[in-house]
Amino acid sequence: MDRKEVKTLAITAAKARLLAVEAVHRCASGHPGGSLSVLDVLTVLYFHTMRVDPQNPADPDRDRFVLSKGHCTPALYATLALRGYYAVEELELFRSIKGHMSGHPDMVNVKGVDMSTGSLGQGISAAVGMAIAGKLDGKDYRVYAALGDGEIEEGQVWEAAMAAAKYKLDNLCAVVDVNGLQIDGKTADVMPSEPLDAKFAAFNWNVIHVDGHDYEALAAAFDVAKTVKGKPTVILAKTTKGKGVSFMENDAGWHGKAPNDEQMEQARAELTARMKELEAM
Ligand SMILES: Cc1ncc(C[n+]2csc(CCOP(=O)(O)OP(=O)(O)O)c2C)c(N)n1
Ligand SMILES: [Mg+2]
Repeated sequence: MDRKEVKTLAITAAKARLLAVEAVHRCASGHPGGSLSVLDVLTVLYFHTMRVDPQNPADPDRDRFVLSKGHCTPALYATLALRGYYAVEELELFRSIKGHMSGHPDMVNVKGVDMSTGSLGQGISAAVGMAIAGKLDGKDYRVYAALGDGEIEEGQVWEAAMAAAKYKLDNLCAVVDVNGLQIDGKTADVMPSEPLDAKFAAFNWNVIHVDGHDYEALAAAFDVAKTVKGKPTVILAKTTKGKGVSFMENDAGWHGKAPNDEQMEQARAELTARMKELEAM
């Protein structure tokens, strides 16, 4: 990846962050913290790594993405809009009774969404099923799934992890958004899950550690995962919850809360300044 592409990805992610926070502010509900932490992962997947065509969202040969941490629709819907699946204006219907942009991913009504999720732990199981289907159908598509570090406290995640290893799903790549926080505090306090690398390795997964805000490192990790044969890969992406909006960073209070008008102005000012700074580089 050259410097120009890194810059383009960074600008795209900053735009998506602003759209995501604006969507939550507009309807006064939703999940900004985990949306901001996973946004660089989504940007690299949709703008660099994944084989997708917004003009043909149901292409049977496309790569699939499952947002297993389904509460982070602001990030997914903003990314899909910027990628061209639908107009950015559709985000105005986020969590509105008047529209189809539901608070959790809806594969029936929102273009580009590959799996409806929201009940934590279930998305990764669906991703395992999609990866098995790909093998059975002789397809070469890859399946990506993003999980939260609180989500992996769900037992179902580890049943899915066992099945993925049993079926040698080297076409499956999971990313854990390791932001250290879940709904009301530190994951280490709510339910300690570390060491995650040793746990996934014990479940016979290939494990990669990465800075979840480093575009080049993320792209390289996804590339390495493609070369691993006979087992699934998990990318443990170290991130900052609330990334990009100073007062939201590392604060579990911003897990599922909307900014007020004044806070929205500050968030807009910070993200706009970041975009201008990047454009000037
Ligand atoms: C089965 C289930 N239990 C509880 C919830 C409520 N819930 C929504 S988000 C969340 C915390 C998730 O934390 P994490 O996975 O770390 O998300 P992130 O930090 O990335 O936002 C909880 C408990 C849910 N959606 N599904
Ligand atoms: Mg978390």
